[in-house]
Amino acid sequence: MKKLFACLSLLIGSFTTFAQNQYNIIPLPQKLTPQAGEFVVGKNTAIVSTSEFKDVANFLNEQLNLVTGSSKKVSIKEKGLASSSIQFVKNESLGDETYTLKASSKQVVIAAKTAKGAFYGVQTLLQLLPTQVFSEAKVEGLKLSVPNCTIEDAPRYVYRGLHLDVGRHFFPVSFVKKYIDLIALHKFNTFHWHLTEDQGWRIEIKKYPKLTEVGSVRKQTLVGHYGSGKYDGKPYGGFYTQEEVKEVVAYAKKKFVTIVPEIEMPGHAQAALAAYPELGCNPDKIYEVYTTWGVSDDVFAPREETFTFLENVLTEVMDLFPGQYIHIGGDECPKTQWKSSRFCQDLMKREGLKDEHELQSYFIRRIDKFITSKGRKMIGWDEILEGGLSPNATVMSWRGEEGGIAAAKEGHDVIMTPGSHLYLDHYQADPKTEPLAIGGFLTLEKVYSYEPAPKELTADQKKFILGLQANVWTEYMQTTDYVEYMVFPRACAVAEVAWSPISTRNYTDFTKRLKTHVERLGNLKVNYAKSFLSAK
Ligand code: TNX
Repeated sequence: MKKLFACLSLLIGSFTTFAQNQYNIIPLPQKLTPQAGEFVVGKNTAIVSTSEFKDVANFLNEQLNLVTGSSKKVSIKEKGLASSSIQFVKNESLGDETYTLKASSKQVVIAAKTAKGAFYGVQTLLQLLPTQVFSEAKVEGLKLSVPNCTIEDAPRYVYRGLHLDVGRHFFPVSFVKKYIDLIALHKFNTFHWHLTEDQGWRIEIKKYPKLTEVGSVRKQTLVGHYGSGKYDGKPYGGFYTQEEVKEVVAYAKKKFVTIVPEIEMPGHAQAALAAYPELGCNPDKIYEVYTTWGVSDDVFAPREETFTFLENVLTEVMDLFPGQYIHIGGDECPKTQWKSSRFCQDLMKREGLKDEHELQSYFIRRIDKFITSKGRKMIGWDEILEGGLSPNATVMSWRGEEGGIAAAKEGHDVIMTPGSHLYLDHYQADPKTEPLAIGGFLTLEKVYSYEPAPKELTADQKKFILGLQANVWTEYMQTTDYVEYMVFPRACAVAEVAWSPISTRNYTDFTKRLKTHVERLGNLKVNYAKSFLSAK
């Protein structure tokens, strides 16, 4: 009898271990209670949804149909069926990005207040299924089992972003969509699309066609490091038409991803000046789209014509992007040309500005006023603190956390994106064995250790930290494969820092789950970096 009991508990024990191994979700849900048993999606399983969550239910259904080769349809009903079903139900008492998921042997029930919450429930459900569910074609003999559990989940931060610089290198719409899928998979809710640079203007503006005719093409590209690289001697270009932008915005909406478009000013403007030299400090100069990396001295002059131009550009941008934030750059604006410009010096005198930093602040304040008057919010890199922050600005803190801390103390909203922890253009492993990168050294473990709420802030001030974002600058990333290599799996760590409660943060546990998670990325044909698998 004793022996039988021991045998039985061994069996139950190993079953539980088996089941727990299936809960390899990234980002880790707030609360997950494993239960014995499993739900299996079979031929007779119905997907049932309220009409409000129908699109989300369809999104799940389409993926399941793809891997099973079935042609099942979602049924719209307020209440589920008695037999096997996956149900989507409304729960008014939950938060906007919150969901609960209950998997038991007969049913999986996802409850949410909003479609966005239900969508996050689906992302979790997909991660409870075998990793082959992420395949792009039918998988023969796939058993779609879900280990039983109860999940209550909600994000830690309201802003969870991933950025992509398409100025230094251009990436096609198909890749941007894949990037958005990966953003959604990790429960990020924001895609920061860095659309203009010294090295290329990448968005069609109807009123100023030369921005793309001239500004999107550079004569050649520096391959290798600034200072030691070589020019390839080949023209390089690319831009998104407004139709393409609309397509991407609509695509992102379906994945509950908001796009923050960025139009750089007053610096990082050389490509715009190549198209419209009259907006520069030296209108007689022949500007070219920048062919090297680094920061160009060619910046917008704070003339009335420039403000008119930028307001017209931003008007078209705001028509295309419905999100509340409009990013105006503001970073790395060398003041050399303003210092030697008669016009700038006169303007400073007239406006009572004591130095060029105050002139930068004057520039940004005017733009802030315009964006605010259109009912949107201006966001900028932390240099917009220079010479005094404009009243409605949200700050992206990239040169460490100092800018973010100062802004939060002044009562401004902040997104943390410090280079030390969230710059995915830095090396992730020994540079000797890695492809060329800009420099820096940022391991997966260091990303995972990031804490976005600085000790210097009081509890009330910490409320201004809306969240965090990882940045992907592409000077050295010429291909989409290389972008994927630099971004994954480090973005998985960023996602967990942004979403999961700090109390559950555990790097060993994360890397254990990550081993399963990269199988998903593999099925999605993501060229993730494998170095973390051999790291101790
Ligand atoms: C700084 S971060 C920049 C980018 C570069 C990046 C390289 C920021 C606002 N500006 O223009 O690409 O460093 O790491």
